[in-house]
Amino acid sequence: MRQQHSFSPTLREVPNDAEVVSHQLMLRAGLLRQVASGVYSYLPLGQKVLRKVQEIIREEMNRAGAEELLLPAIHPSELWQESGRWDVYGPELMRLKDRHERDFALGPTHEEVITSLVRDEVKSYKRFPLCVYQIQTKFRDERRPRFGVLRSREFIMKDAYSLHADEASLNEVYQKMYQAYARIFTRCGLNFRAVEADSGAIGGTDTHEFMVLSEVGEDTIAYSDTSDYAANIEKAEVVFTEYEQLLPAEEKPLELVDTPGVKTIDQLTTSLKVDPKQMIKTVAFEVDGELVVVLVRGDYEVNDTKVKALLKAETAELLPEERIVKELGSVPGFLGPHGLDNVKILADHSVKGMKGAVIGANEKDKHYLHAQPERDFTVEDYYDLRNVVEGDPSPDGEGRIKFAEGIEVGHVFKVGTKYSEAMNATFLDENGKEKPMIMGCYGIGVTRLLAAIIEQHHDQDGIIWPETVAPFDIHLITVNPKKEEQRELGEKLYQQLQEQGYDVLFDDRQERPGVKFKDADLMGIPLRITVGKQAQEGIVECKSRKTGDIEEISINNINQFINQRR
Ligand code: 9G3
Repeated sequence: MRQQHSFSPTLREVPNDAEVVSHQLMLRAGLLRQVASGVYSYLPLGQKVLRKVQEIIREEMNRAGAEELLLPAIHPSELWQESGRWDVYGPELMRLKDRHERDFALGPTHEEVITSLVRDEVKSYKRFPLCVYQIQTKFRDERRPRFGVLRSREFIMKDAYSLHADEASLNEVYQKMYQAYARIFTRCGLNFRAVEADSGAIGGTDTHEFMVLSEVGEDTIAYSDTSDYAANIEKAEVVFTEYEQLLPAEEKPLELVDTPGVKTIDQLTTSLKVDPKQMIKTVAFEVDGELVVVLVRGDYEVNDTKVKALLKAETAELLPEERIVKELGSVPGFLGPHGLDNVKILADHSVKGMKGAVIGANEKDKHYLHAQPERDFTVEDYYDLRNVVEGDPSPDGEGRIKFAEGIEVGHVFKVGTKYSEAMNATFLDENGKEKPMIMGCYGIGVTRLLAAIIEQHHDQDGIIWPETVAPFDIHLITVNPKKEEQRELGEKLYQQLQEQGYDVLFDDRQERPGVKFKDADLMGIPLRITVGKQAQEGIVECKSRKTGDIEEISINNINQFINQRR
């Protein structure tokens, strides 16, 4: 492709509204332009990488025995009503009406669609297992799209669904998908970890996320410093040990104290000179529509995913402040368990047996001292509801927990019968007995992969594409096309390299050399061939974008040189 005619507008300046490197470089290298918050156009360079990534995904999914199909992006609301998710999902589910005023959803995922499709077509156990996938645009109206395509509102996902007559078959396909994912991310040049993850409301048992290690990752991985245990912090279990009692032994009656304007744990620590370990944090949630209050020791955080999983709910949102006032009769920042009736109160193990704790008094500017469970408030029971912290014992009994940040690029689930039961997708087993199908589902964030690859492959001058996904094989540059010998050699090489099957981006522009080299560094094509002063002698300069090595090569040896570096 001649760069002169390529729609690849590069930017000299770092866009100030791009916070992470991958977003900055995708804009500066001309891969991407924003249309609206969380909505992007992929320019030719970006589309070329997308296609290469998708080809790798297709090869590995096909090798794993899955077959590609294509499902619709607009879903009739009836399907989401059958699964019960139409009313559970809030504004994140993008909805529209057609010309007949009928309700539709823009698909954020396709469990409902695939379940209804297979339900209509498959009746006998003999037809299983089925494993189909699509590479398709998804819509999720994120509250806060950020970090470019790492969290966008329209994105491309590869989503696969497997259907089975029994668990054993699901386990087999799950393993095949797991291995296919490992090959895909390896071929994309990524340093990744598979971690145990929360199966969320879609239920099921096993689920793993594939995380690309990066400090811009929004996910926190809790891993053992001595074993291979690794889990998303949303899931990482807390090994329950007796919590050391920091508190005074003797019991004292509740004491109401004035704490004007003291709302946070830190402010409380300062004003009351009390360690957070001597406080109880009270957090109110709406869990699938139901009010739930969760208690945790002051130095820990409530894990809303564990709350959701415990209550087998689809959603768990923090209760807005006005509802803390209206429905709990309390005051935001002063919420506490004493005197909170008509609401379910769950507690993390860390609260069990506390004595002399500080709690909110459900009145403005007031707290209680010396509170303790059972005497001053009743909890339904004690559960693992807090985030694990660094230094906690690893749940596998080996070593201590440490944290790393990761970008979730893949997620594999054993869903089970959640959708087939809700949508009556049954089959006849070998005894003619009607049973619900068993499902597995497997997602890869394709557009997110581009950003993850850049996060792991860049330097201060720009992107360094792994050869497997680079938009071109060779960046050919003629330093000064006005010099006939350079122009001629450049043209000759352009034709010759393309005839040899290389994908070449040819910079034959009437631009200053510095501009050409800066653009080439930004775009990150693995091999740069420069036609310059030694064109007369048939010598060109070959530079590896990855290592920076530069070699002067005669054009007679150019093919041998290129082949040997692969
Ligand atoms: C929704 C909305 C957002 C969602 C979902 C549904 C995430 C939803 C989980 C999954 C599970 C798997 C198949 C591919 C792999 C992931 N965000 N999830 O179900 F309505 Cl608005 O998508 N689906």
